[in-house]
Amino acid sequence: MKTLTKIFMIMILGVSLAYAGGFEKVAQSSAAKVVMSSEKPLVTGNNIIMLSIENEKYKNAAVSLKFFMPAMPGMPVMESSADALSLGNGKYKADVNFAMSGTWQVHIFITPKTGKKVRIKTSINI
Ligand SMILES: [Cu+2]
Repeated sequence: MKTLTKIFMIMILGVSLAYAGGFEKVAQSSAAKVVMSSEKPLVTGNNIIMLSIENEKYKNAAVSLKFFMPAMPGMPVMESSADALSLGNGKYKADVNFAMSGTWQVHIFITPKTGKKVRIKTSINI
């Protein structure tokens, strides 16, 4: 019984460690809630970010991302963007490249088939 409990504890720990290894961030506005996630921690360079949008209205929309960093001493404004691929049912996938570590401001643009385009702001630390 004791061994079984130990094995169980190790399994739970393993699951929580695996989860902690990735990235997850919720971005929200009055219009929509977007859960951003990545299996791996975000790094400088290439990343795959998955987006999940719950609102029925935005389940098959055009989604794009804009990342920017304000000017820093000796460094100009940095900006990049990515179009997300719709996987259906509110799931989207984006290939994103971060030029450097630090805090990136993020704008998520959602353009539904009908209706207004919405923008959700958040930030990401790398
Ligand atoms: Cu910078």
